Amino acid sequence: DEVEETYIMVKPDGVQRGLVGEIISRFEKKGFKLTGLKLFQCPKELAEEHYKDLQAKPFFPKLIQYITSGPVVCMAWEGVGVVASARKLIGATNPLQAEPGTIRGDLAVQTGRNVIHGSDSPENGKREIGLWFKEGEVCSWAPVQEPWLRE
Ligand code: DAT
Ligand code: MG
Repeated sequence: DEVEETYIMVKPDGVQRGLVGEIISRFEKKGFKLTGLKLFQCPKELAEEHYKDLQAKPFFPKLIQYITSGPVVCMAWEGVGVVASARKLIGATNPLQAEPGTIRGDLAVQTGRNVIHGSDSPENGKREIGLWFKEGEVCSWAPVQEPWLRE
């Protein structure tokens, strides 16, 4: 079992709707380690780089408009299996298809306002944390709860 990093981001709708605390809380309670956190107004160029794999999609311009429409909350989380587990906590891309109990299943209704981003692979986790955080903004630390989370 490998320690991984994932990039999690509360999108502008989540910030506007006051869901930041609730969302951070779900990852904290699960037992993952927060290593980076900031409120940030994303420039267009960064949004385009982050979503570059979707450049050819018809919804790309609207997606960039949405992500840059207000501040986002950028987070880096660390843990064994954190990438896939975070995707499960987040739920399906379309919130109407997301299971109840997931963040999108509980808190959103439309793909274009789906509240949160999570990296889809450990490689993209590293890539996205590098994209959104500067040197020194990600902290390495040892939570005291560690021995109570894992044998
Ligand atoms: P996810 O965010 O679940 O990883 P993705 O990487 O396929 O999903 O797409 C990134 C975002 O783009 C997604 O959160 C919302 C938007 N998006 C994806 N598919 C869409 C579609 N068919 N119509 C409108 N927006 C879409
Ligand atoms: Mg994705």
